[in-house]
Amino acid sequence: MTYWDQKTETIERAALEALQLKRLQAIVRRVARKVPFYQRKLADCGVQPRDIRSLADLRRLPFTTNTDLRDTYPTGLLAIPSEDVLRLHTSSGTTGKPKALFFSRRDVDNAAELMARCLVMTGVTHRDVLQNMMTYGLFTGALVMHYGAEKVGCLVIPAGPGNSEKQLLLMQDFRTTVIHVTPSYALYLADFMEKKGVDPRRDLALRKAFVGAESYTEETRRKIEQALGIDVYNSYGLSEMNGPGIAFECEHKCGMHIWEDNFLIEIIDPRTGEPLPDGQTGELVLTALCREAMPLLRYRTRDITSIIPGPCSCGRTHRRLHRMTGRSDDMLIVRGVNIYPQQIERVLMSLPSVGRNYQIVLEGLDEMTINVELAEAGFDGHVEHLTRLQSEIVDRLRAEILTKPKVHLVPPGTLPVSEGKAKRVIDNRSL
Ligand code: DLL
Repeated sequence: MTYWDQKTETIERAALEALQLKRLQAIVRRVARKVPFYQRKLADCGVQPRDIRSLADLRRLPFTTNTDLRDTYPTGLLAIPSEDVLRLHTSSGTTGKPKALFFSRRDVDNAAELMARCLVMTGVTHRDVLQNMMTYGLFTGALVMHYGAEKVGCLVIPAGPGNSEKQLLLMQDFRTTVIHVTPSYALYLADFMEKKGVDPRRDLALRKAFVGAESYTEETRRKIEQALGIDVYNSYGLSEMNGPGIAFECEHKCGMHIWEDNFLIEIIDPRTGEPLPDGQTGELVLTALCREAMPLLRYRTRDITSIIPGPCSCGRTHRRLHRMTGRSDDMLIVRGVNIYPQQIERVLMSLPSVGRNYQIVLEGLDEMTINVELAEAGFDGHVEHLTRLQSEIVDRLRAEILTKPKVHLVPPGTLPVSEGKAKRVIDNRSL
């Protein structure tokens, strides 16, 4: 087993908790001095920095929300002088003002350091060639991975997303061993290779993919692994907390270790805000213990997950997060039924005749149509022959989501592909 930072990654829980408390106290003192927004919030809760005497006192602190970030845009949460800011990223979300995320020099270095831990945890070494297919720019996805992989000493190819012809050429010419990619683009790339007659096992040197930035199911992981003949590791992160590299799977691929020396984790009931014990599913709340430019207290990620109880056989003592089952705000209510898009994905991706892309369209009063791309293999050019498959999909979906959707089968490669995060749900309802 190799580690990037063995001492920190395998730290005893008691020592870890002592370190967390020290860092929590320091961060609360700092925001109370430097950030008027937190001065007000702490005063509203009647909490002073000296009241934080144990980790349990975390719960006395106020939550920070998405709306707080937008309301204080652009610099209202900055905790260092603006001349000490080294980098700006933004996260656009779907509506309204963007969120501005600032990094100091220490934040940039630290994000790369955590990323390096993640890479080495999956067996990456300086001999690997990493083709980074995330979007370079205001999005954190590409740059944070880029600096982390350089720290490990990999050859990093800053390919960015899209232009699959070029991606393939780069993979062939430079013997790429690892790709960093969104699940939707990984599926698209697998299709593209199939069409081009490229067999990744025979023609490429690919071994691993780091897949994240959007939610996906175990079925999708398996589909990517089988199509490309590689290991897929789940990677979770959010721009408010560095970007990628905060929670990542180890070689055992059974949950994502989250770096608890840097982040305090809580799982709460999203409706009441009450904490839930390990093993129970709820909303992930994160407190950044080391972020300098813009530390956030108890940030409500809206991501739904649970903490996997028990130790991991890799020897790391940092707890693991279960694969995200969606976001509290991407739950759809269709004819009164609560549906997560992941439930639909799970059904579709488990069927071999279904291809790698789908789209959920909501229209009219409350009509749900699911456009499903067919797999290339076995498709004879006629969707109208496939009524049996169509009813099978409808039946399986009805059993999973408890409402009957319309299913529309479409030929392989005909649904739109996005270069960044996939847009799976189109909600045109008039309600
Ligand atoms: O997506 C950071 C990132 C880049 C993570 C590359 C992993 C790889 P944001 O654009 O701020 O940052 O979006 C963060 O994306 O709150 C989740 O809802 C979702 N998300 C990210 N990774 C995963 C994942 C980046 N592995 C938001 N599984 C988060 C499920 C994910 N959802």
